[in-house]
Amino acid sequence: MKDLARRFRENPLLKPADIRPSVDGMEVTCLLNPGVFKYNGRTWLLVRVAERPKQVPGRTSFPILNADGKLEVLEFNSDDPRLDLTDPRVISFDGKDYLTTLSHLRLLVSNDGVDFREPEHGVPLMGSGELETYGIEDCRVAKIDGTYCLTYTEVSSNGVGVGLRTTRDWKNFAHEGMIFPPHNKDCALFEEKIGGKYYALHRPSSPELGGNYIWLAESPDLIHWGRHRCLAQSREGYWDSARVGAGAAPIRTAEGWLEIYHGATKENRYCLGALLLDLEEPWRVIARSENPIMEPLAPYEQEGFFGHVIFTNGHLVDGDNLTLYYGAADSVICAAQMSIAGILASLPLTPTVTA
Ligand code: MAN
Repeated sequence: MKDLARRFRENPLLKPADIRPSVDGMEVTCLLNPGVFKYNGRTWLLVRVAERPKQVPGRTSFPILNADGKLEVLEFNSDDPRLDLTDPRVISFDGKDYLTTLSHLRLLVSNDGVDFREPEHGVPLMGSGELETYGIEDCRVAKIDGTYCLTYTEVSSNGVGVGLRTTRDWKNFAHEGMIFPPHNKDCALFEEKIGGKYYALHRPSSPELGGNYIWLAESPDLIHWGRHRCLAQSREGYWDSARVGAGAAPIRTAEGWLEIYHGATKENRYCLGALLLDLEEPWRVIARSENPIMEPLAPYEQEGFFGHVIFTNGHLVDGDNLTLYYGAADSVICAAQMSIAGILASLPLTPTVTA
């Protein structure tokens, strides 16, 4: 076991108390899993802000949006036998699942990559329409030909899928709709075409037969996706035995596309590892981490809303230096640096278990 991360000594960089709620009466419960990008020379985070109404003893309440984007609060007696509160992230009532919090995306900006503030006149990105009534989450930002492409999780009673919005100026957004239908999430776009095609990593779930695996798809236009192939399954007995999912855009290196991904056990311990994919034929897995390259070791990664979680979907590359921004314990935003050469050197020379 070797954790390769140099954590920022300023961690956590952001916590719920640093962010004002989107509307009065709500409280920010957690900050999670930011997308990251450079724009006008500064570093920006697109943070997932999870909110719920202030909780009253004996009652359990949570927000949803209606299809017109209006906020509604559902409220129950906490001792109602039809209520299942065993997972802090999900509420089950009479067999129907909801989320305990409603997430939207908030822009934050920094001159030094450490001290992040909300920009003046910053407008939050909210869920909209009938596929986002339980919110939007975990946005990846890929810059393709000068356009920022936002791939994020859309959650509603229809299921969990991947949405795409695009922008060039962070003021005007085109809503391209759902590009991967339920159940799917963790979609990372490659930032350049390969052989004339766009490529995406994505994570469909097939729990009855199969599992939570990383897949690859190709597209002529970023909207229509096909030629799906399974790249990486979860591995029994490993740190990524229950689920795996892509992080941010794959990084081009001389040895192949380097993808930082998350893996979890069935106890929900989330670590990071790496996949190396062939540059020309990205469906060919060259190598995969045997052990995590980063695992929840710091106190702020072990304790929180949902402890023992490191989850990244945003990074910056500067030569050999990779700066990962990540959600820790589903509560706070942190950052760490790694050497790309160091990650590559940690990978086994021969391919390991792949699909
Ligand atoms: C899922 C997603 C993430 C979250 C992890 C850990 O993979 O909902 O947003 O961080 O679980 O709870």
